[in-house]
Amino acid sequence: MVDGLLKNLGVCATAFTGGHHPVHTPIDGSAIASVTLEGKAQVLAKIEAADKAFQAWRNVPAPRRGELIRLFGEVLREHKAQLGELVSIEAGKITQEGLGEVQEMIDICDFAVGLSRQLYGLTIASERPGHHMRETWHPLGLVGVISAFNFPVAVWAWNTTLALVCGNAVLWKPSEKTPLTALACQALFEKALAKFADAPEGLSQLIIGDRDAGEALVDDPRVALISATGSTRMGREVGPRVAARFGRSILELGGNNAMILAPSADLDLAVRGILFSAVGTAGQRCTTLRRLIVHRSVKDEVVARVKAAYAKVRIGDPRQDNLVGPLIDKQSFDAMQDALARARDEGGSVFGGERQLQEQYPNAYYVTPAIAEMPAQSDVVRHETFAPILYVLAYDEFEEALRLNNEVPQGLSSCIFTTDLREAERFQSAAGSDCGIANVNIGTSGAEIGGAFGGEKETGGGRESGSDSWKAYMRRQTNTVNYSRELPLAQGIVFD
Ligand code: UN1
Repeated sequence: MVDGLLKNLGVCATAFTGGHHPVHTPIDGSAIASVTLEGKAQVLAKIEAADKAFQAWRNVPAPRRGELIRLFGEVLREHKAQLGELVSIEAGKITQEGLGEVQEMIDICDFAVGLSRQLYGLTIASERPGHHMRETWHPLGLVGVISAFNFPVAVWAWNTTLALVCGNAVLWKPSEKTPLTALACQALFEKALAKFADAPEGLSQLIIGDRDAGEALVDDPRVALISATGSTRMGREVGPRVAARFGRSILELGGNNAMILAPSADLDLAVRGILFSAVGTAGQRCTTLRRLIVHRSVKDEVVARVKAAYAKVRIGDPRQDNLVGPLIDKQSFDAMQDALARARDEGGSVFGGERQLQEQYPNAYYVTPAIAEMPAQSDVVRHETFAPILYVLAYDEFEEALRLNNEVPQGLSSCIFTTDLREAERFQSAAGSDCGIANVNIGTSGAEIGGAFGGEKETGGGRESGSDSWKAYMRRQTNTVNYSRELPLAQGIVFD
């Protein structure tokens, strides 16, 4: 299924055949390739090579570093369709979303190229005569990227393009579920390197490995920054380990994203927003809409309309004309069924969630998206299940809706559908949504790369992608220069 595709993307056959770790496609559950997992010794060797690459790369002028990313963006444009198809095969995303993910890589390349001429620092007024102060941003060092199966290529690109224009070297450990898209990205990056001609060896390396490899990366003091995307459980392990060695981390962990649907909302827009955010990527985005907090006066109508929309959703092979592809694996299907059973136990009434196409694909896990009307924000609602389950809660007063939005452990994305300006502004105010993303009349998912992406509380606090997220990949230096013939001390101290 993937041999020709991988070859066209520039991946050498030995990288995906004859290994001991099988790679499955969620489309039909079959094994499509096998890779070799690397152990601690290989990781340490790669860290050493990355360290050497960093020593050289940090001295390359930033706009020249940007040129490498410009070339990479061109390579990605040429291979967008192929890489998008591979994302569909390996992660199970529908074609549109596979292509969208590659577009997100191209977008961040463009952003990073511009950024390479804008790594601006401040000049600061000194309190001392004949002095000036400034801030300089220097390359940080080695950046370790740990990514998840659901955005197997874009999240790496967010981190790597910024890290490289900032003058760092990168080591990437992708999910064990999606090594093929990672091999393809590495091969495409190498095409850009070949055009660039003089980048140091080992500037951006791939580590195909399991937990041991991840631990070696996380624990190594030479890796200045670990940027990890995945579950809160993973973040609870990675965060403290990196902190224990005073490393830096960017954590992008679980989300439990809500929409407040107010009585004044444009319901046509809201239903479309719900559909894309709750059902897109089969509910496997960290930004997926998981909770609908709807005003009691419109609840029945909205639920009926969402159910009608769900009934029309085409489920099946993501490469064909469908809207919902498979869940990543059986474990994910089981977790979804457990959550639905818990929702029933907690007094919910569940619609959908059944397995589909079982006869055609006995080893793949397709489901109808589920809606669970809940009497309260009970335990199961407060927990992130990485599957298409939309919990529905009714509210009477706006403040109650806001409280429900915030009363979960996670804090990634949120949105409100309203035409009431006061509600919209209150939602985005200091006392409004406590999430990293708070949208108005747009769903919770599908963010553009231009904004900083990430969230609060158990989401981990990290920010990636646009705005000034680049600062996390650099080391800030404060410089005070005395150009006078005196040595005045700060705070007016006299020391003689
Ligand atoms: C993720 O699921 O880890 O906002 C990232 C979105 C995408 C990125 C999701 N741009 O839904």
